[in-house]
Amino acid sequence: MKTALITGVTGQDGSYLVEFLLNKNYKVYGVIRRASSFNTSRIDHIIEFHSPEKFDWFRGDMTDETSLIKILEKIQPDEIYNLAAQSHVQVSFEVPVYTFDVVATGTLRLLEAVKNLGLDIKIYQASSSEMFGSSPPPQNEETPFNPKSPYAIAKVAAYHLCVNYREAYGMWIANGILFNHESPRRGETFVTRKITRAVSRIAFGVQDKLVLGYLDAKRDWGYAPEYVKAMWLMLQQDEPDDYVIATGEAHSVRKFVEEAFKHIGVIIEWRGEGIEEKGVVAEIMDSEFKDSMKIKPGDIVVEVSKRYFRPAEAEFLLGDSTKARKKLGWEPKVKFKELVKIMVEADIRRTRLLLEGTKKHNEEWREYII
Ligand code: NDP
Ligand code: GDR
Repeated sequence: MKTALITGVTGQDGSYLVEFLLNKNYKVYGVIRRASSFNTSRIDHIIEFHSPEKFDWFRGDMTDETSLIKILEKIQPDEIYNLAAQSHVQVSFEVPVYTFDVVATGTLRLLEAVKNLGLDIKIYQASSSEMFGSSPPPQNEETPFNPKSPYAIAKVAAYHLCVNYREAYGMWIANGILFNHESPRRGETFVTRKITRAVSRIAFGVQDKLVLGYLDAKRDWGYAPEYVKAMWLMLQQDEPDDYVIATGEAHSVRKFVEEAFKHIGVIIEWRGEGIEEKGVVAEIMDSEFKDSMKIKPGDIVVEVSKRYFRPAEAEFLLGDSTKARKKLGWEPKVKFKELVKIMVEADIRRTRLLLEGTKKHNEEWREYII
């Protein structure tokens, strides 16, 4: 039985990767950092339904090398998937030093620990399409990096550290340069999930508008469960290498908004320019949500605010994953429209359950609620 260690196990990708590796009969360990509230909601079902012989976890932090050394000494895994990161690009402008410490120096701490302990481990490094920044699309493994944020610069540093440790010390390290990948488990502050969550709440009349930043950024959005398979495939190769993982299709944030709202029968007409831009409801089609929605034709459902603009932006990211398709046999199946559908439908289910649960809770606990 192979053993894998996942840093960032409580994140979107970490949770799908645990499921994937358990299905491949791995013994999986995760690193969970301390937070002031519960941060395991994405893996609670795994902890509940698998014994510690299949899935277990340790408290640790990428900013604390002693925790990483202790974990590695104890479990000596066959594979490490380094997914831990302060992964929000806009937040990286607000907390740049912390972002750099976790993403770049954190990766260095991990590499040093593996090297100094003399462990023979295959390492996956979560590199990012953000590293390409302003390089014109399509981007592949040969495209120069032109990072546009502290996050992206930290990922470039981590990438180069991995290549350097591979060349200098012969360590087995693969960089997966993954383009944006999304799912119903995506964090609520990333744009896709922010949109699909808002659409579901507007459908049930508990939110009346969505406030966004730059609408013309283009991204190559794929489906996260398919991307964790690519991570695993990279580590099953004889030689370590770097691979771009993407769908090869890019759309603007504006297009994502339009596509998502269509699912609840709302057609948006854009008015205004840039920061003044407003999305006006031009038409409400017949849909099961027609009566629950509080919005009506002419209402502004999307507003653009300076608050969500970044000091610098990666305008157009579109991946060319020919190498991964040829060498790994990896192929994405879920494309843009299906991805939007999966995410909107999941958020509608979740919002419906939450509302029903809140109603029931309030009925049952009426006398205790103040
Ligand atoms: P998430 O933000 O969902 O998850 C990040 C994970 O890192 C969480 O488990 C988080 O813990 C953990 N983490 C944050 N800070 C620390 C720390 N100091 N020490 C230990 N753990 C920490 O990211 P994704 O799952 O979306 O992405 C996984 C990786 O892939 C990240 O490195 C990201 O930068 C990279 N990536 C993601 C892409 C995407 O489109 N999703 C594309 C390309 C690269 P907690 O739950 O407590 O916050
Ligand atoms: P990104 O994802 O920065 O590509 O990084 P995000 O979803 O945050 O932004 C995508 C694009 O949408 C624009 N945008 C907004 N973004 C957010 N979050 N909120 C808004 O209100 C909003 N309005 C417009 C952004 O400006 C941007 O152009 C993600 C992360 O998962 C990284 O960790 C990962 O490395 C890259 O994808 C690949």
